[in-house]
Amino acid sequence: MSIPNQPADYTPPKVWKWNSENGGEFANINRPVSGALNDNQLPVGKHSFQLYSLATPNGVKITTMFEELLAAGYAEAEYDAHLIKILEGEQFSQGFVDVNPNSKIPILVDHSGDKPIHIFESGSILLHLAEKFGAFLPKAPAERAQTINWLFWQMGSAPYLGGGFGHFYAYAPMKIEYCIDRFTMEIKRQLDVLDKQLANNEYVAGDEFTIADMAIWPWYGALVLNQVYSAAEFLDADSYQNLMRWAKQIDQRPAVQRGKKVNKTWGEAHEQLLERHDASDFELRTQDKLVGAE
Ligand SMILES: N[C@@H](CCC(=O)N[C@@H](CS)C(=O)NCC(=O)O)C(=O)O
Repeated sequence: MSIPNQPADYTPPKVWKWNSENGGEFANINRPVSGALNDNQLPVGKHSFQLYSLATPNGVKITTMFEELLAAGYAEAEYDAHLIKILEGEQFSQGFVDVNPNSKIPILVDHSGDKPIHIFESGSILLHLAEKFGAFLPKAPAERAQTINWLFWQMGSAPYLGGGFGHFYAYAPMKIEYCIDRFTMEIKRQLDVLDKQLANNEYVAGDEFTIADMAIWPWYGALVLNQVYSAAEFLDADSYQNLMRWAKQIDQRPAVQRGKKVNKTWGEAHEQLLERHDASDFELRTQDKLVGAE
């Protein structure tokens, strides 16, 4: 069977060249090279933990962790969450690149010790905070290993969801059946993996709510609850009953509800807390309170 290329006259050249006008969503921030584009430095607030982020699923993992730590009584987990507008290229400032040469949110600077600690990659940030506070990471070796297994499972699996399925189903400038089929197959396999794991476990890594749940929920929980990509019906999300039970359970946690609002620049005004510098900001500084008051 011969199927035309897309576009039909396309064959890959001998050496690939950057076409910055490929028309896809995010084409304006994607580049084939790394590094800073300007000398801007990062702002620093008053707390020990300085987070630079946006409320994408990778960002929500960390704001959820901070809000869960605070809810659990770890008062030293107070944090400043600065907004990084990735569509405007703010991840390419010198200050950002000094912390994360990979120029992706979220990044954290921990000022609680003698010298600042730079942390990037959401899994690394979750582990750093879990170890620092001795929370949301079981101490018993078998349970700890399970938690870290599922944390790393998320880090390896979610790019197929975001960069693969989500990109071709929701963002690509045209619908390409081959790409959508390929990534839908893989995502449904991943949903089945989670569904089977959650058939016998209340939380992903066992009986305890851990950083594995915090990492997996913003992608896979939000997906089946139709909060990302509007793909729940397409993926027949209701058929993953155990996953759906867990997704709803996590979504109801007050700390998760707060975490989802931080550094959010879209959706309902009362769900958008552009920057979080104090616990009272959830009451006083969401966009519904600020717009009109100024
Ligand atoms: N594996 C990374 C992925 C981070 C990531 O992909 N961040 C995206 C937003 S969700 C980003 O900053 N994109 C900006 C860009 O690609 O320039 C993590 O988990 O921290």
